[in-house]
Amino acid sequence: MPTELDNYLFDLRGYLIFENAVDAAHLAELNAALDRYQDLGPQQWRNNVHRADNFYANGTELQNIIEAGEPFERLIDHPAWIDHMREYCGEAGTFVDGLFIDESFATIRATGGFLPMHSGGHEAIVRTQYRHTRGRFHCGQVNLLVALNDIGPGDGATMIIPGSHHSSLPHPAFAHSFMERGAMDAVEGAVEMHLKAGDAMLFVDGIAHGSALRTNPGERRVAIYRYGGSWGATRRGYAYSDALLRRLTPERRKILQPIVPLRAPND
Ligand SMILES: O=C(O)CCC(=O)C(=O)O
Repeated sequence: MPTELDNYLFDLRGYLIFENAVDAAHLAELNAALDRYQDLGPQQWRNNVHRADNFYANGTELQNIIEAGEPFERLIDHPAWIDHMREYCGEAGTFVDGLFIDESFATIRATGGFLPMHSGGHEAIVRTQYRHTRGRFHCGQVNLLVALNDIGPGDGATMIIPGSHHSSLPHPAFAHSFMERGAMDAVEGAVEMHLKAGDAMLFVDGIAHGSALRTNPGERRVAIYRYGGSWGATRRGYAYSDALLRRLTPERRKILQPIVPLRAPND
């Protein structure tokens, strides 16, 4: 369960870091599973995993990575963060109690790669909002990023403006369009999130975030799962395959399909 300090720091900063959340054996399995998809070309599919690069400089993006094998399924309700997710965005204790993963993807970022700053409290978007009211968290979307290799200076780390989920004003850097904004390195107030392989970072999507420019050789590998309330819909329209839903434990299935479609008999 989240501690009082976790809750305080999540409220204050908008993110938490869990060190050594994923053990070395699991990490090796995740990387091996990812290796099997690295040859996918743009817009190609395999086993319901889709290579769909989202922004020209971001890197290779493998959408619906949850379908890339059992090691990725184990992340759905990982004990290092699942109770935090239930409390922060699972509407725990209400009639819509429950989680839903609306997007899962892996990003492989090579030299020259980056993601411009986006989001922030000033947008006031309900889907990604930070909200704590009457003793409970009711965030719209909380992300979980697992570092699949070490992420340090020059590696194209995620950058965040701590506390910006509370901000009513846009950072002046938002005056430039997303495509013109460049990497986040020069954004005043933004900090790089350096992680060791196996560390996990939880952050509310309504915080201003993006990434630094990768200047080092090699690649940065992360998996990102976005959690929200049980009533959500997948962000980009990916449908979880019947094979995946069938083989999951009931607890995991409920997070990918909290509301089972109800059809008239013989339909
Ligand atoms: O790739 C990154 O480091 C940032 C990811 C991100 O911006 C997001 O999950 O919305």
